[in-house]
Amino acid sequence: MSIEDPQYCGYVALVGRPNVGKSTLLNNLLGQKISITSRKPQTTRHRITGIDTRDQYQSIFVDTPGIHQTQTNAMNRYMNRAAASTIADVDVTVFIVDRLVWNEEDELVVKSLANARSPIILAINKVDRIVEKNRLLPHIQTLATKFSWADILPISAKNGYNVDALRAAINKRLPEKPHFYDEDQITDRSERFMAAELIREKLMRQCGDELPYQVAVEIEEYKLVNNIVHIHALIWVERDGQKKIIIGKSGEQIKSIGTDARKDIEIMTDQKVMLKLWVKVKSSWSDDERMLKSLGFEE
Ligand SMILES: Nc1nc2c(ncn2[C@@H]2O[C@H](COP(=O)(O)OP(=O)(O)OP(=O)(O)O)[C@@H](O)[C@H]2O)c(=O)[nH]1
Ligand SMILES: [Mg+2]
Repeated sequence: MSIEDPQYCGYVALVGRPNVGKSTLLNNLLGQKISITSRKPQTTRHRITGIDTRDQYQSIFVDTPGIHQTQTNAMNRYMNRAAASTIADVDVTVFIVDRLVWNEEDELVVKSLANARSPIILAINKVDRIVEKNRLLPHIQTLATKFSWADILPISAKNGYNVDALRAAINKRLPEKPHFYDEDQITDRSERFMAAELIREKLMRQCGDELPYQVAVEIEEYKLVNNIVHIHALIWVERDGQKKIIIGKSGEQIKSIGTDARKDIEIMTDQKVMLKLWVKVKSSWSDDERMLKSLGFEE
């Protein structure tokens, strides 16, 4: 690349209802795990930035919490706001849907796109799991009538199918601007934040459907001593029963969560990690504005 080559740079929102594969797509676009994923809806709670710089192009991707209908507590309302305010600010939006499904929650997202000033690309995700492939084309034709999409692309965020085509469709629409971040920067989130997220991912994945969404992770201590990262983390739940599930029979469950999280944090930091976890109960923390603030739920 020579100094005279123009540079293109912009913000790209990844939006959609819960569980359609937004975070999986972010990780695939970056070739690195930045955002946590799980089988359960409402895994992502905060805006997560992932920066992808290739030659002249820099996309600043913003993964968002899934937009959902039920806003039962302050945390849910925060999540919807985080997604909606992102849509208003970006240069390109990728709206993600799941295979051949189109439901009320997808409609809700489309409504929130109405005020967007950016072009909107529709990505039909998880096509690797569509059994009746011949239904895809008519489905695309139906979706084409729902909005004036800039592009429609069937993709698989999991196996990478058409992800490069999506990247090309995005690059084409980035404004001509100097790059905002250094080319080796991949996120604007701290290691401390990412460590808390990785612990929460293991909780979401391992505790299956028994564990409700009212679980949060707070890092109490994060320090490097003699080339070892020492982390103390608190796991907040709302009821004693939830604490029991996380700890498991003779502490086996929490041990396994800790082991899995430690391995991922070691990969992320490229350091040896000592991780200590505690579970604490505080009723209705997810509806407590003060508590949410201290856990980083702030705009
Ligand atoms: N088969 C298949 N599964 C996928 C694909 N993309 C995502 N998934 C799976 O779908 C589930 C949800 O993925 P996430 O990336 O966490 O979805 P999300 O949209 O970020 O969800 P929220 O953060 O909860 O809104 C996970 O189990 C993923 O492995 C895909 O292209 N194919
Ligand atoms: Mg997500």
